[in-house]
Amino acid sequence: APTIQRADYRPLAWTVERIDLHFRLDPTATLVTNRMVCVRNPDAGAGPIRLWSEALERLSLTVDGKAPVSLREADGQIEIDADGERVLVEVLTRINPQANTTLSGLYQSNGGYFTQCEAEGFRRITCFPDRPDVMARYTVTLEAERDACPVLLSNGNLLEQGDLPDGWHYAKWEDPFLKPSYLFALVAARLEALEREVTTASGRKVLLQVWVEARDLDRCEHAMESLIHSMRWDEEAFGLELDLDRFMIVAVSDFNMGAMENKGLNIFNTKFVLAKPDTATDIDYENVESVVAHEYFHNWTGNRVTCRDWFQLTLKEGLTVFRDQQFSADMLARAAGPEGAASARAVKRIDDVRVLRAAQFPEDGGPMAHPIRPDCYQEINNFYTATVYEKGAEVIRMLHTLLGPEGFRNGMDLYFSYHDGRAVTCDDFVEAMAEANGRDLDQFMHWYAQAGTPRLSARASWDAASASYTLTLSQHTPPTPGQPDKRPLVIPVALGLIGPDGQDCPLQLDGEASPGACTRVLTLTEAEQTFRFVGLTAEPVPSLLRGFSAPVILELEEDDARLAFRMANDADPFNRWDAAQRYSERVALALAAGIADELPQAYVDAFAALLNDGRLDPAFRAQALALPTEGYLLERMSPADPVALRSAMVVVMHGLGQALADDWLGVCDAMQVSGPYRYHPADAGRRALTGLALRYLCAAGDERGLALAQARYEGAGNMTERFAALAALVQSASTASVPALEAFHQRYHDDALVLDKWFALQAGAWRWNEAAPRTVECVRALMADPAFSLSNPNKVYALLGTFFRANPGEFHAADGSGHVFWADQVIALNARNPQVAARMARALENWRRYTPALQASIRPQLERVLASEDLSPDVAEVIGKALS
Ligand code: B3K
Ligand code: ZN
Repeated sequence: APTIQRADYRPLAWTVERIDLHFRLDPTATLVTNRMVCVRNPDAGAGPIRLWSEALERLSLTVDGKAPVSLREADGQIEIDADGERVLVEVLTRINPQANTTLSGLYQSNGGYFTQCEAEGFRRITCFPDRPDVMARYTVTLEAERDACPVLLSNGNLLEQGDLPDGWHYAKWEDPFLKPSYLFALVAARLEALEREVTTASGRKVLLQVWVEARDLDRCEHAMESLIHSMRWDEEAFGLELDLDRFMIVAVSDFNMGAMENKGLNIFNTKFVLAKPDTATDIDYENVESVVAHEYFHNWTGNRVTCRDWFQLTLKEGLTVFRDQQFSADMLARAAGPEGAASARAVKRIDDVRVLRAAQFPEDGGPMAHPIRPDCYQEINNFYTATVYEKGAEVIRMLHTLLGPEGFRNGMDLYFSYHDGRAVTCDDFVEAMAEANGRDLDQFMHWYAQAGTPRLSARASWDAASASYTLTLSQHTPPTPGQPDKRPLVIPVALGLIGPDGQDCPLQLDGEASPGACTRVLTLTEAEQTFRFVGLTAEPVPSLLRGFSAPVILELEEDDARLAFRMANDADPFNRWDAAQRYSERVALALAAGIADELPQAYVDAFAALLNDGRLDPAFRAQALALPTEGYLLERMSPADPVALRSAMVVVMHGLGQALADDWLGVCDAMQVSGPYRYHPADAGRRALTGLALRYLCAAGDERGLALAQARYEGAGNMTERFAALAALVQSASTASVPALEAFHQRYHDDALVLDKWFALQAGAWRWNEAAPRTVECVRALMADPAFSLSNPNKVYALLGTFFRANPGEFHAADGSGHVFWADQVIALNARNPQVAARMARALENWRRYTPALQASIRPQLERVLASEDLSPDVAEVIGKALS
């Protein structure tokens, strides 16, 4: 596939002012009539009308009612020469929603019709200048059989609806706002809605709806509450109000990703809408809240102001992830009350950083590494990445840190005042931030241009005579594909200095009149800079990058004693957690390398101290006592050896479980939650800590722990407790997991979302028992389960995705069986759904980091996929880059 370059962006000669769409919905032969008013673009030179078209059967195309004088067509693009300033282009296409297994464009799910147009799905519905810089007014008429599809929805406001002959009916919708084609949506299905009327800050009444299948109506309350909380938060935090009279969320079970922010008609994967205590865990509740918020926040950051071209994707995604992170942190802090707010925020920050380290750091160190604003791509769908989203959010967070909350808000206000209703670039965003704050952010823009995770290192020296502490910070970003040399970045480094008594020291830089706060942000702009602190009484221990103030890897020499000291004393809860992570990393990697064969006592003691510190919030303890992910640890291991790492992780889990068994049992007792289930962070924290305790106990094979897990499984009153107990049993050598898994399947055999958990649990299971079959065999067997389907993305992600991505110890089994299986599945998926296939394909992109034996096993499989027939551009790009 050709490579698209950011530098090649040119405005189109013709854009669209208005479009009137008419759908006659039929499973195999849907007719789409598109009447659009095309106008010359005053910002562009002369040229033809350009339309994109993919998988369309075009029945007719006219310009002002006549056949076009000159029409050229190649590679999915149509060029039409036209005279004058404005013409009416009319296109009639026929499409087959039932045969559309890509889930991009118009497709069917459970007898209903749904669309997904971002990034380039609209061209699979009709011929159109399918680029985000073409913003038009839409009216949409839907016609369908009333029995099959009683509900007909599209963007904006309902203008009229009524009956048609032969049992058909219609609805006509109008979106009053300009929008790019990727935000178009329609839904025609048998659904019911939970409704709520609310009043916006300015006093307008708006109708909120959550549309689901009738049997799921009892699982919508939480999504609705989350939507209302999101609306309130955006009003309060950013002065941004809902701009439509109605806002709809629709749940669909076949969906490629989490959800989609179509104007006024958000379409969601059921996974991020449906929740009730018996089927959803605390984490599911949390995810529903944050995805509902994310899509809602897009209404301003993405829809009202959108992206000029797809290279600017982080403009809307990085910013919207940052906004949803802040929202969730505020919600948690509010629930925790003033005493617990700081810890609650830290727990959220830890979650976010865990994702960044496990998913984005490996991406940034591999063949797909790209800046948050990429320079080129072959297939844009491959660039909805952890880099664009999560690192993008970190870049916005750094702006927030550097400018302060008020400065950031002023920048947002200015951004909207300049760009509302327009399609703009990341430069436009940062320029608004700079102008609102009178700051020069030119150097900051390197964050948008450079790939790779920067390394931050620190050297320190203590001068007892002058009681001064000198800290030298330096930065370095390793080369990435196509970017051999990197320039220094602007890195905000939040730091504290901890005295020998464990208390933070007030900070005073040389030359300052008096000591100030205990945490401050130093801004590193050079390759190396030195900071001298005075007025100290003894040599301090530095606590760097508090709250993870920049998305970098901190390279700091710290011995075990210092890590234990910071685990016990660091006043910054994030860094306290991070010290525990670093200590675990060191211990696990030493075990994996064969340098050690048991846990150091000091490590166990440091964990015990955290575990038994009753002053610490249970949610925080659950974070601090959870081990780093294998994905992150493999990134820190060279060469990466997943099987050796897995053995090490077993030793750590087993060791901590056994050595602290009484403490873990005590936790299970003390953390019991009484009363009916409610989704509340205080209860969730207690459940999380209990779940972790059961996992350690079961991993250690502790008889009391296994019995307790079984009892808790049987007696559980909600999914969080039931699933945690089941997971603990599965992560053990005990045979009790077999009947428990069966009972679980029995109970939920017709609940698709719960079965996803059941599949994922087995795909992610470690092999605790040498006699047990390899996980690849279990996964193969589970594919034959009637509930499994390669056509449903949730099933693929649950079973295959979990095995490929979250179970490296089994996936990379030395016999290579996992790799052969991987290639088989990628090839099978490629034929159905290229986006899903490409996601699975990415599981092996970092193969060159593995041991020579594993590389030898993986390479032929990569080559087999590359050589397979009809390879989609999506998969071809991933494999091509992996092999290059
Ligand atoms: N904007 C969508 C993602 C679309 C992905 C297309 N391959 C969801 C979101 O980020 O909110
Ligand atoms: Zn988004």
